[in-house]
Amino acid sequence: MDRGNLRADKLVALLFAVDGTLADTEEIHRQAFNAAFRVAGLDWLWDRELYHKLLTVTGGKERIRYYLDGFSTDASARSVTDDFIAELHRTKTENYTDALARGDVPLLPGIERLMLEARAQGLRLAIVTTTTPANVTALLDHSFLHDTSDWFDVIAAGSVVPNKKPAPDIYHYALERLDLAASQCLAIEDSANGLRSARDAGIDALITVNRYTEDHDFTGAALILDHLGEPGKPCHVLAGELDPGGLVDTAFLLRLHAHCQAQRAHSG
Ligand code: XBP
Repeated sequence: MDRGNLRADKLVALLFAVDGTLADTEEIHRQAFNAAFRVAGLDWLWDRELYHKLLTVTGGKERIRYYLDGFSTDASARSVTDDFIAELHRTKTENYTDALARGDVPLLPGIERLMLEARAQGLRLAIVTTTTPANVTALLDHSFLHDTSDWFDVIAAGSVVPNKKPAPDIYHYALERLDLAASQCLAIEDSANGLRSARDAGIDALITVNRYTEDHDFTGAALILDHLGEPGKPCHVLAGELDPGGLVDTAFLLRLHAHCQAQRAHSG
């Protein structure tokens, strides 16, 4: 359904990215990659500095290829096949989901509180991520305190679309599945790639940063915060006109969304 020209100003759904947005998982990803390389007998080692650069590319298999093409000193790197990368990535996913199953990856401040409240207020929720579906399941099963099995109308993850973030495909896919217009949604993202993906699908985005993304260019973001805030742990505005006063709640998101809609209407 083409809803591109529909003016629908009411906020209906919140669309959450995963890695670095729901939980600080990029370190777990990095360690899972390195463990997969070790098991395969490779001497590749991704330290934090290198991983920061590799995060330019979303998707684990794509990230390994990006490393081989631009960063590896291994002479045979170019001849590595897609099948070999896929096998390495399978091991990486096992390592990652095993780490989450150990249960020591907490959600970031405000995530579960906001989701609970938003659902109680009648907002719909979706997950929109480039990560592998099994990784999302592991996070939902092991890091949330509540049973989330009926929380998300859509879980859009991984390779269900041809082009991962920063392409808008995964957001287009989620909108189609939700049967909503972009103007009825707000994205919660943590990276420049995620922001571009959401914005190019016509969806405004609130950004929460982390150690891997705090230096990103977030031009066009609705608001940039350090996190969503919890009682006793207020969030701080890093850039933007509206201030949630220490805690992002549904009432604030309705206000932020209306503000973004008004700005879009103003700029034509
Ligand atoms: C997702 C990511 C992913 C993972 C890798 O971010 O950063 O690329 O690092 O996942 P977001 P796979 O949730 O913001 O879209 O290894 O499973 O591909």
